[in-house]
Amino acid sequence: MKTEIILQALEAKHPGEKEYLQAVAEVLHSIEDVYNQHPEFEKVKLIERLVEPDRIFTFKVSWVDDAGNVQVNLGYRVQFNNAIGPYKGGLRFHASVTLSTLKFLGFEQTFKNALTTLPMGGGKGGSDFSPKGKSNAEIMRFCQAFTLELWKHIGPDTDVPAGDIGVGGREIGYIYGMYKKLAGENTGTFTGKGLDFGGSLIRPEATGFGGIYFVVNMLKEKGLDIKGKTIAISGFGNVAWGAALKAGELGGKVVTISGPDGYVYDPNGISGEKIDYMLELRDSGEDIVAPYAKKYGVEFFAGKRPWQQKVDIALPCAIQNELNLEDAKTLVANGVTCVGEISNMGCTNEAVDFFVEKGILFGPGKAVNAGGVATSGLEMTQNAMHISWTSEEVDAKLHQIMNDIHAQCVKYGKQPNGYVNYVKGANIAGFMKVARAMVAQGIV
Ligand code: 2IT
Repeated sequence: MKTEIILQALEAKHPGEKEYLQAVAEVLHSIEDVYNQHPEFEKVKLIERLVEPDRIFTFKVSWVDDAGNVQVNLGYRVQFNNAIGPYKGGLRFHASVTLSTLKFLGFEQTFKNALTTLPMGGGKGGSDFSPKGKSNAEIMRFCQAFTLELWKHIGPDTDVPAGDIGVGGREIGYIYGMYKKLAGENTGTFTGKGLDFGGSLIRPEATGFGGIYFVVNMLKEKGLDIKGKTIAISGFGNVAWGAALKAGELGGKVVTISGPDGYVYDPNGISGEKIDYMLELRDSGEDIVAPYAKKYGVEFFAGKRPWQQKVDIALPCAIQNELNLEDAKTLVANGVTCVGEISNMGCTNEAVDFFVEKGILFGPGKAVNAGGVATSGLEMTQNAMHISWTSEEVDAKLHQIMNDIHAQCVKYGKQPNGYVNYVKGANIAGFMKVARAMVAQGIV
């Protein structure tokens, strides 16, 4: 594969799409060797076809705020790749959302979904709408206006959106309500729905729970246990909440959470009612974590990231590129054992390379956080069968899927010296499945 030539051509075609180019570069570099062993891939220009989304919808979202002012946002749905199943992936509502963000997320999602063992292709969507400080009525009107455009492009067997940053159960409820009115069908085109109307138990917890199941597997590879380990978590939303809950249940001690305003360090551990309080923080819509420090009398580090603390395990759970090379050096100097990206592309490529070079157990997002979308896949199955599984049933399936993803990473990522390069493992395992499916289906 002429990796650098392909990357340069892509950059010329999509200048300035930083996150998208970053995600593509990471994958291409790690699959290069394997790709070169498969001339049948090169013959059908597989990489050139794989790096471009199948199609992108962009639309204007006009809505009226509580003061009666007209607001205009941009909406998107990127249908990246459906070689192995319907497009599947979340919607992100955040001021930072650009087409580059959603293309990177859709690209990652394609491989992540392949890893889940379930038949789902990759997609992503969202808007630059910021839910921060918006009233409930404004959120509802925005979701309805957004759906007015989105609904035309999706369906239970074509494209199944879900939540991501800024889109949780409340938003999916409003979006789904409007979707049903427009589409006139009720087969579960979205996942992350409320339990009363087709949602799955454990879906809210799934990304965090799955992340911890994966981390436990990584530690086991080295004969280690999560029990008694100190853990730095970033973020305080749905993903951070699930991870904190499961880490605590298994005997780990979570000492940090963070927001855009800074991070809190709680040496006694974030457990019990403190974890429930994370949900309150989130529901406040303020997008800050400082009130935690005040409520529990612990230290707040304004404008700082939690990676400066000495911990055994670091789990980015917030947003892309939230841990850079400098942070990675600090963590390693402080003796970190394991880093698991529960956010999508939480670490910069330089940080990832550093962890791998230092032989740290490093789990990439597309493997570590795949439990969320995997449980969305289980929600789709329950909807299609018109049944609902118990928490225990869903959790057991999620756990099994995370174990399987870990095994795939080990299979493709174990180096001759015994070190498991999970980045390579996840990228190669995901790529091979998508590539085989594309080759089998011809040039389309
Ligand atoms: O990044 C992700 O995997 C998600 N936001 C969840 C996607 C989904 O379809 O459940």
